[in-house]
Amino acid sequence: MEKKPKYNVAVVGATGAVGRVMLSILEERKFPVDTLLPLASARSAGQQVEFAGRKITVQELKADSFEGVDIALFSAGGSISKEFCPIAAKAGCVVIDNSSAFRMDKDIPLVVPEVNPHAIGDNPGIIANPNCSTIQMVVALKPIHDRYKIKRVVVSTYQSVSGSGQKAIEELKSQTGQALNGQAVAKAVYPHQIAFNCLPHIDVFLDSGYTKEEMKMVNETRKIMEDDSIQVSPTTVRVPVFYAHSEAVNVETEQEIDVQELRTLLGSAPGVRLVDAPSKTEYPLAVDAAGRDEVMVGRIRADLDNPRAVNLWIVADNLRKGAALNAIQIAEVLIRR
Ligand code: NAP
Ligand code: 3JM
Repeated sequence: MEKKPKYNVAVVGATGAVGRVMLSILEERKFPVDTLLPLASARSAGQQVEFAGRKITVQELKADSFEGVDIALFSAGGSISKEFCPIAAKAGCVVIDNSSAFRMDKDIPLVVPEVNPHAIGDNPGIIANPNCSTIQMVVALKPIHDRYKIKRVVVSTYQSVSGSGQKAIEELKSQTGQALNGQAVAKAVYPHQIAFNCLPHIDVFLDSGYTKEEMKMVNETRKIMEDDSIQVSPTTVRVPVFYAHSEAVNVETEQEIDVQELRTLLGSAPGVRLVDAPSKTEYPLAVDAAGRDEVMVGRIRADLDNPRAVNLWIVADNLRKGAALNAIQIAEVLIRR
């Protein structure tokens, strides 16, 4: 019997919020890993991470880190990606990059496997993983676009602090304690208190008044759905939730929408779990989505005035489907070929 191939996999940013989840998902899904190479900065080099029941020493990311590596999963920020993804690709790796560094490059595929797996060409060097808020939205929008053709999407996000990394998770914990004890809150990651607050500010502001996070949702949605005519009007908000992003979405379409038919459509859409029984108080919740793979969709209801529009509530684990899981699903598409 032919032996199944195994792959040498590097995880760049293995000690971070996304990198840690990458290690556990590689293990959970029994990804055929031969050797695992956890990489991080000099700060964490020498630490150990657990993988498949073994302790593996974290190494410092360097230009020669990628010799003999087949697949490199990057989540160490945009500037690290800009510098090291091309080096890894040149060393012969397939690179899957979680940062925004290459997403809008016209020669780089931007992939959500449920939506546009075909975008992964035959000779991928670098493949970009979309932004967390975009990924969960397009998983739900794709079946709607195929059936009713989407014209415009108005979206407000409720994004968890884990999307800003490990330090932000600690900041919400410590500020919550400080605020409850009547102490002054200490701010480091966010410009304002995040505990018991909502910040309409994710990533940096642009001259237009929109944030970069908001423009990621606009531009990435069009690229992944392969339709530049789709209008997206976004407001991205950081909320005091640890894991999973929620989104309130109004979708306007060319065709009139039958809400019952749409429910059936979403109920069988790949990667979607329909949770839509308000009479039983069942709707998607961040605490339920955390740790799960599916994008949960609910609160499906016709727009009050426009028969060609619906409202939805979309929730997913930002570290899983929004980052690590989507990247590993891309790798799975590649190795199936
Ligand atoms: P994090 O918890 O702050 O972790 C950052 C990781 O990057 C750590 O492992 C850190 O290692 C490593 N790192 C930092 N500077 C480095 C350097 N100079 N050389 C090598 N490694 C370095 O952040 P995170 O939430 O995991 O996010 C990491 C990145 O993933 C983000 O910056 C973003 O680009 C991307 N991301 C993407 C999505 C998405 O939606 N696709 C979602 C979240 C994040 P040390 O332990 O040595 O500091
Ligand atoms: C999510 O480059 C950096 O400092 C990271 C910024 C960042 C990004 C990004 O732009 O790559 C933090 C969290 C993302 C993302 O997925 O777009």
